Amino acid sequence: MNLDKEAFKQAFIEKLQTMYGKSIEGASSLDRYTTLCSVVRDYMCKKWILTNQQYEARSEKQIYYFSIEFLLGRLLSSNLLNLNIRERCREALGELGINLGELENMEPDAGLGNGGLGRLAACFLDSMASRHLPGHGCGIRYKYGLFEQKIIDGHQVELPDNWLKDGYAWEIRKADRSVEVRFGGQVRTETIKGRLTYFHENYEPVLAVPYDIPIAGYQNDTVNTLCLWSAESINAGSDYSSFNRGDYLKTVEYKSAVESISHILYPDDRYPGGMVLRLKQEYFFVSAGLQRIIRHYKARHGTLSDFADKVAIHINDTHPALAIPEMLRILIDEEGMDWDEAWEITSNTMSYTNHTILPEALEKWPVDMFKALLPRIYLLVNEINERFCRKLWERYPGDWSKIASMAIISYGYVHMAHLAVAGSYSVNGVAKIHTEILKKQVMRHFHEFYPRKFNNKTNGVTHRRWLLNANPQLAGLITEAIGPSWIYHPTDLGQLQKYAGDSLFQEQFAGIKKKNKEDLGRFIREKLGVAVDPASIFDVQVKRIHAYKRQVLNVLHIMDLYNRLKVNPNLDIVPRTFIFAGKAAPGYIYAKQIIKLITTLAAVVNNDPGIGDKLKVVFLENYSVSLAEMIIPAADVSEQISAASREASGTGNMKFMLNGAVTIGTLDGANIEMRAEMGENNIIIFGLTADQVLAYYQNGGYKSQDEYLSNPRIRTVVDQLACGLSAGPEEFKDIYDSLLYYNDEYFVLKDFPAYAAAQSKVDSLFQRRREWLSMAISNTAQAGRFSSDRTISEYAIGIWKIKPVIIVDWD
Ligand code: DL6
Repeated sequence: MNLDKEAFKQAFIEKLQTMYGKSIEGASSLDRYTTLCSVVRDYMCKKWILTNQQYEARSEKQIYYFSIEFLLGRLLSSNLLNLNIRERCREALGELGINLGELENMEPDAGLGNGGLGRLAACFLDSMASRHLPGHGCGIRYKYGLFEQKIIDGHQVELPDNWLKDGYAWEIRKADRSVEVRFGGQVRTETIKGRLTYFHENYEPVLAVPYDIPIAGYQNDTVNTLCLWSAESINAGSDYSSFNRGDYLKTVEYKSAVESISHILYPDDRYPGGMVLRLKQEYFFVSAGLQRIIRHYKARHGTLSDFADKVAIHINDTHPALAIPEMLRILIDEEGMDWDEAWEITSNTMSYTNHTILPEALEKWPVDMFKALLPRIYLLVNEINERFCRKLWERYPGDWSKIASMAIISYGYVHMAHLAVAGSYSVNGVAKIHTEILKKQVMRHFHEFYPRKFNNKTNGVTHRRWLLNANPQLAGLITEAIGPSWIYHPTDLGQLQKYAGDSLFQEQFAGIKKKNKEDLGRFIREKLGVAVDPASIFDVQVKRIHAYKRQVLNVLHIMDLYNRLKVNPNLDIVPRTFIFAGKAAPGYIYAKQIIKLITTLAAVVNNDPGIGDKLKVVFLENYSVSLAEMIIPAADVSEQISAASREASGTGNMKFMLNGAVTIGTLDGANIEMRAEMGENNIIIFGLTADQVLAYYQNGGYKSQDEYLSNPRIRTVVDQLACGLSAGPEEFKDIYDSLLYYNDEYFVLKDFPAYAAAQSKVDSLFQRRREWLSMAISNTAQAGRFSSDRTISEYAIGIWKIKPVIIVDWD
């Protein structure tokens, strides 16, 4: 389809007429937005069909990335960019009297994720398509995304995120590809022709309906697929007998119980093990996804014997780990394979990424619950476990405690990480240090048993969304300086290094940062009524609110700065604007107290006339992908201050680096590799190392009260916390207790002096303007390695063994 400006205008006008029966003048903004998406989707569809046809024709191996979260954000602008029709669209709409930017801002964020894990999955989709890789996503079409956060009276209040209320322009419902997923019931066995055969009976059937979303690669004609599954009751209310009996309420109850499977995204990694709905979600989408893939494969190839050579399935954290027993079920129960063949195919198809070492986030399910919900899957997991334990016994005869610590089923629980490791051919961590901690500590027995399975794949972010799209002026300046090759080969950003000390380039770079800061400043003023000075340092910590991420360390330092300014109003500091954003899980009281602490401190500081413009503190509500796209390009300083060893990788750190913010951070996650790329003079590192933290966890020896007693600055801020600032004495009790009575699990007080010193260093470096700009430019220049294009190529070559397929569009 040729989409030049005139053709676009024509298509837009016709679509508006056929979809809404309206003219441009009579159409609402929503009508116009939906019409635009629909025109763009039509344009993608031809390439989408072509891509699928060419994948089939060439019979190359394909990868399916199974993830319970895909944090997509908005798609309109990135689709326009990737399809290379943005300028044409802008001009055409302009001639019709419509502003493209306004329509782009109407798109709701698809917030189908909590944070890092889901956003990584979205970056991977973009990179797979942009690298010509035949790679697709499989997940859940949650009716409600992550809750909408409102700040009321300084507290977080959660509202449902009804992101589908006006429909979703990018999806296509494929009802004819629906499959049935079965829960509950019993398993009956019978020996048929000498073979033990399993029959799952009296189960509750649920219809899984796929909604496909096209994922366009960057200007390359590839359009891959993200398939999100929605739960529906079978036969529009299924239990027709109750309906016929006039039991209308029962029918409605049944229908809504079934549909609840895909209603909500759990807003936390740390849900209690008894959440049966979560387990249902996990099985629901892996069963549906696998049935679709296997059914399609069999229809094309007639046999499944080469399946693992043609299909790779990736398990993004343990949530999709039931793909392992589900695939065995399909191969054994439906395809009649014996165990050995089914196991061979399954374990050569599955690969697994671990994203966290926090013990509370390692999934386990009570056996009784698991068995009742998934009786046949339980039998299969049991069999996997018995065979696995037998192998362990051969290797470690008599070592019961080791075997129990590695078993898939033990102490009344099914351990999902153990299942994922045993059933996959590859296990990877997401940054070098994280993989080392997995190998040496958290999964050391598994690493000893399967040394060759373990490998590292350091995370990355798509530089197209996070620089080209989010910071178009900086992208333009870079292209002017070094040409456009960096868009395809992000390590070419390294050519910018020679401009780091160039005063003309520095001023252009600084001018763009200033403009981005002014834009963000206007937004802050509109949202919060707080005037911030774009000449101040924009110091940003935006991410989920969590104890290990240590927003509290940042806050205590601001309190200390404020105290010092009160004592000495002439203290020589560069004015600072501290910007926070992030959601706390609704049940995570401690994290919610942190939000209240930030907003309380903001009220005190921002309204103190003695402080004036020297300090400002803001908390922007409802952090999302699109808000991040506005904040990150405006940041001078990026706060990456987790307790070392706790942040598996981080990806926000990479987005800030790409946009020329200087990191103040600990030697944790990918910060370590960022430092190696940019050199230690371009990042400000402080605090305990991971080895020191892990040694304290193992051997003890840390007493937070000693830090409190020996350091008057710490004592003052902790005492102020106890008084609750202006919010009342009990308000921050959990935070206070965590620091002093529960011995400060994340070493906030221990790291405080080093952090305060590092912050002073930020201050003096910022005043040495040319040095600072050189650091900032070096950050951008060395960020290429952290593109998800690099990460995804490493997965493709090192794990999935898939090759690029160049899509040819002859038109
Ligand atoms: O790998 C993506 C992302 C990492 O960058 C973060 O460091 C890590 O905290 C995050 N993990 C999760 C928790 N997942 N679970 N379970 O989001 O993954």
